[in-house]
Amino acid sequence: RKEQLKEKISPTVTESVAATTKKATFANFMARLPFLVKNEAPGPYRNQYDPTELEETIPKHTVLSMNSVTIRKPPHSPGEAGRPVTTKKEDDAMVKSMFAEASFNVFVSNLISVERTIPDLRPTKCRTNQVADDLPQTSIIITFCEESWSTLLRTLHSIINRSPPHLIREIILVDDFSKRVHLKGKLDEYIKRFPQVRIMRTAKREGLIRARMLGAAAASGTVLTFLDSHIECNVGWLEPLLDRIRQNRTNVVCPVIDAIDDRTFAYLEAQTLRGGMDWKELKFEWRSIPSFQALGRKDQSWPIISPTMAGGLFSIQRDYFYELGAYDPELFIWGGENIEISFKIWMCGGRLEILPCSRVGHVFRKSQPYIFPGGAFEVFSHNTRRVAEVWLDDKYKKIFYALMPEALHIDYGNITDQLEFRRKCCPFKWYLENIYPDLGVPQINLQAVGEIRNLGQQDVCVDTLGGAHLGLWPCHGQGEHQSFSLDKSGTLKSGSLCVIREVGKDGEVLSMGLCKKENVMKFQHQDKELKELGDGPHVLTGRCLDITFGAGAQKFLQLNPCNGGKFQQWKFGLYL
Ligand code: UD2
Ligand code: MN
Repeated sequence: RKEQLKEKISPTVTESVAATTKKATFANFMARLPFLVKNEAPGPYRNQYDPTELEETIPKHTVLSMNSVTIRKPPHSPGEAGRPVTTKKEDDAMVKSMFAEASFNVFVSNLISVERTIPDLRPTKCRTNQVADDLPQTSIIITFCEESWSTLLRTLHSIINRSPPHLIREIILVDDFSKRVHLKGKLDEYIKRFPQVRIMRTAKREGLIRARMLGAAAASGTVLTFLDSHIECNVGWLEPLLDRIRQNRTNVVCPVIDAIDDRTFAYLEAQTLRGGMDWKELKFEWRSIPSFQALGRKDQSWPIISPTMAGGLFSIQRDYFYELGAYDPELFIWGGENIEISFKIWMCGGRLEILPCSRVGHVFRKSQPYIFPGGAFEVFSHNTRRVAEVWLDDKYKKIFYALMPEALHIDYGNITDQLEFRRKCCPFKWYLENIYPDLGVPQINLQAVGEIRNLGQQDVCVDTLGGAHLGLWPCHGQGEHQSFSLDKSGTLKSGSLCVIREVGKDGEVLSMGLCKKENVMKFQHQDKELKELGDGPHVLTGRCLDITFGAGAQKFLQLNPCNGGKFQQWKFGLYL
């Protein structure tokens, strides 16, 4: 039977190995984590805490006339058991205007009890798994900016009702400079009923990363658990997280994040996935579990080793958080910190997992309802650029820039301290080979990207001039019309357009046009020159990109016979 089974399994194994990389078998994968504990099932087991029992014994907090937020008993109130809530046609206008407040359906959220029931979606085995009775206590840190009232309260009630009280040291709310009035006195008043909840307020908008660090600094639990402000903790969510950290203090653990629908507030089961990333924006993405890894799990309740985390929901031992240097404090507002901490955990000796027995619902939304001071793209690029500069080693950093040359023009500040910390950790190549062997490294067909600066004239760059002819302009370092890429075949592009040669009544001009084979220009970039390539491979015409001086201070970009002069020398922003 064993033989039969082997036969049954092996085709899948070979297939998955071929599909990912030769080295990527589970045994290999595990063997290459020398400093890490083996992937044991949670245990030893004592004192199982029965969440259903607790659900019944915990007194419900009665909320009186807190505006639209009400506590009603199931099954008669809307959204009970995590069911979707629909609204009447006549409420459409209200629904729409309230949606804009939070980028999710606030109208519907307000109809649902802050203590609604939700389906227990854990794999069956989780209900009988036990945890140790000496679990460490956790501080829970929730930062929020302009959060809506009912979702914030549902977050709190779900934590308190579905966690063993003795495991929660405190719940720290960090109000990140919200303007909305309900988040001021009314909230202070409301939380008086919860002795374990306190609130801190930032003196200016800090962004979620720094706000979390402020919360963490004030926390005294052995473990820190970070949560978003529009979530619902499911039954038994906390114990598996704490148990895994108890087994090894360098385990950093995330719950499975179920989805709360942004329109109907239905509580929806998430697939069992792990965290990945894309190269272009260094953004977190959900990815399926490769079969070489899936095979190593004994049952569905087993931890899932994850290359990255989504960011919002995780537990980490407090001292270990600081040993990892916490977050880079120069990451602003939103974004990048999830990839940063994921890299740090793996590359500096920790382990990152998703625990299927721990489930928390989160309202996933398509946009953010708050302002990004300085612009969303700028803030996000500033953050990801810091992460790339610190954690991606040379070759990999260049891949990121090749895919996102716009980021080259975003200021990312000083990273000396971060680089100093990073010296203790493994190279990015190690992470790729051992933790994320199936990510793959994109093949980049580019030689250089960024501005094209003239070396004979100070601060003169090639510029598309916004669509007319290709010309020259003072270098401004902002990208846009001065952002180019040169591929390995010699095609020079800006955005999706190519540099082309046109012959009109004023003679020959260079301009930007569709990348059609017959008019695209090709260059050989050699000895700082941009030499024109003729028809056929490697045929040089003898002309080079040059500055021609007209009457007065006028300068033109033209092709002239190559003469080795300074005005024919150019430097790209970044060579790949
Ligand atoms: C996802 C993560 C989030 C974070 C972010 C990337 C989940 C479920 N969420 O965000 O935790 O990793 O990706 O940075 O994995 N907030 C502030 N100050 C701000 C902005 C936001 O306190 O300036 C709060 C906000 O109220 C919320 C949390 O930070 O509680 C995350 O923000 P979000 O919910 O708008 O973003 P989300 O879920 O897309
Ligand atoms: Mn969120």
